[in-house]
Amino acid sequence: MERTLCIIKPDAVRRNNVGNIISMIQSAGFTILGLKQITISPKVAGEFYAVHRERPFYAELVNFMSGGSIVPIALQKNNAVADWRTLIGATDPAEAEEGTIRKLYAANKGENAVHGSDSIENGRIEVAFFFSELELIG
Ligand code: FUP
Repeated sequence: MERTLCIIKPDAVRRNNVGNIISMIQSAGFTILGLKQITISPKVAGEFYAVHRERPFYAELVNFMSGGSIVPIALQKNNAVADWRTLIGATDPAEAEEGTIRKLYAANKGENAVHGSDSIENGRIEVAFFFSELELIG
């Protein structure tokens, strides 16, 4: 079955939206394979977003993601990657559909409440970035 990575980002953790977002995850039928609350260093945040290294927003993104607690959640479901991206909505909350997580809880394009993997391959890679197999339910 397909896996994808959710990260509840520092803005949503700070605004106490963790419970609301987990509730939406469960209502949508995802299985939570693993979940934890952690803080990451700028080095680790930079590694996670290495694909964006050359983009103008990279430094700000690394600073934001390492500047508060995050909640990585390993999700499983049929069609998990696409279904999770539908549920989170567009990167910019101003362009996100009504009822999506980013429309409901994100402030702007940079601080946009949640992460979602963008391909099946990246879903597996990103889950493995934050979780060992021992930390995931079988
Ligand atoms: P998404 O897959 O929707 O999370 O979006 P991207 O992979 O394009 O971007 C990853 C993160 O970079 C976003 F969640 C926030 C940040 N970003 C910006 O800050 N500004 C931008 O113009 C685009 C992305």
